[in-house]
Amino acid sequence: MIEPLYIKSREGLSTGPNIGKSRTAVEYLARKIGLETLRSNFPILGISVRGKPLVYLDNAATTQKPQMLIDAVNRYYSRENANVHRGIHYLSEKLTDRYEEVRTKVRGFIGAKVDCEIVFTKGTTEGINLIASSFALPRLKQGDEILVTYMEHHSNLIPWQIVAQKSGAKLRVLPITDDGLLDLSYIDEFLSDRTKIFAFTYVSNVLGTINPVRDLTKRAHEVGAVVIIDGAQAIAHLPVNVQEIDCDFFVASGHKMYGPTGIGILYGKAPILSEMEPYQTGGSMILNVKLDNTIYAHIPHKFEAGTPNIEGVIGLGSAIDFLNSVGMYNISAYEEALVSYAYQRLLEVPGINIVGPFEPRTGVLSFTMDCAHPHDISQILDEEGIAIRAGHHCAQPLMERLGLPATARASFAIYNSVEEVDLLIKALHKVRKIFG
Ligand code: C6P
Repeated sequence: MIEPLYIKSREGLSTGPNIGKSRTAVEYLARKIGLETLRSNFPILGISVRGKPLVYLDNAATTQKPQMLIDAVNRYYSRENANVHRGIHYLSEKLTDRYEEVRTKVRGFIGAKVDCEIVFTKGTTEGINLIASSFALPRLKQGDEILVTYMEHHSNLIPWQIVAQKSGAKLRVLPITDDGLLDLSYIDEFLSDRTKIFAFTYVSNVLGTINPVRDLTKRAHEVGAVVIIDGAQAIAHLPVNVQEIDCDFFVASGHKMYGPTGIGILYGKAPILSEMEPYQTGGSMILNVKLDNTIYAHIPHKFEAGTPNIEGVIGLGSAIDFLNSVGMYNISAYEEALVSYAYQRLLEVPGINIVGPFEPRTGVLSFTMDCAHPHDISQILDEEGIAIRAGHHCAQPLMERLGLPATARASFAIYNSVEEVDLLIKALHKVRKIFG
């Protein structure tokens, strides 16, 4: 049993004796997950940037890729390449089996009931657009309401603005508290029998806030709303079980879970997916085509028109193997300890303001400094080989709500170490020296 790492209040977070304890705990968990070996599986972590060893803290934008994925994609192009769901030759049949095996792997990984509930997309953005076009648009009408929250990424806002404009439905936005939590005191006001869709993020890409997805889903279902969860920032950091959450849709991106870019996951409950119109049409999504009529394929293939991103699917399979080899509970425990250490160490830097709650949170740590613009912070850190993101993080309405033009954001993944947090803090002191 690991001792509690920190005092659970903002006031209690000081640079007191807890720091030492929490560092020891991170180091203990690092040994448990075999951090050194794990890091050696990511070749890019061994490179130097501007003459300094790379410290990659931009994992919310995209994660780095393990060697097993690079090898699998290499092998696919070297020895296995064909098209899927088309040929009746050896390569095509073998590859089709592998492609479908990855679907099964994804189903297991997110706890879906059946494989046909998993649709491969380009990523989170495409997943939400698919749901907006094929599910929401044909069903919504004037008088209906779509509910999103103030902490949504543009990907989970703009598609709903368009659905609202085209259907006459009203788009409503659930407020957040000053601490960066959803303000649930408004939930009864915003969720009603007019609410047809409640689309919200599992984890905020700016605040790091983990939303109470199960409770929100339950509340939404009580008024008959369909629940769409943006899982982009959760999928690689928390164990996800869509059946336990009971959401109707769940979307995520491969590249944020150690997988390739251009591949994503859309989960939808089978009866709902079956009733939906296709998103795109063409090859592969049909059972029978006549000149004047087409019978569509069953789910999930109805939603996978054209030659898919086979390389992406193969890589995604390896990424899930990697995540399973570490274990999602180990990942969330390690990252929780690491981010709590990072949070406390950040508070040591004079003039720093951390945006978002102390808990419940993941390893997305946004902050501002009174002496420097986030872009300047990012630039000084870059000179030290430290990659973070600075800007509005594709969440402009949230930034407006926070009264900030931008934040600096360090975001953590399973391969980050306590030493990298220390380097971040050292570099922030340098920012202070230059601009302070
Ligand atoms: N956020 C970030 O740096 P795509 O681009 O489709 O893979 O993911 C879009 C997306 C949707 N929802 C959330 C919560 C996200 O964080 C993102 C991507 C990146 O924060 C790039 S803007």
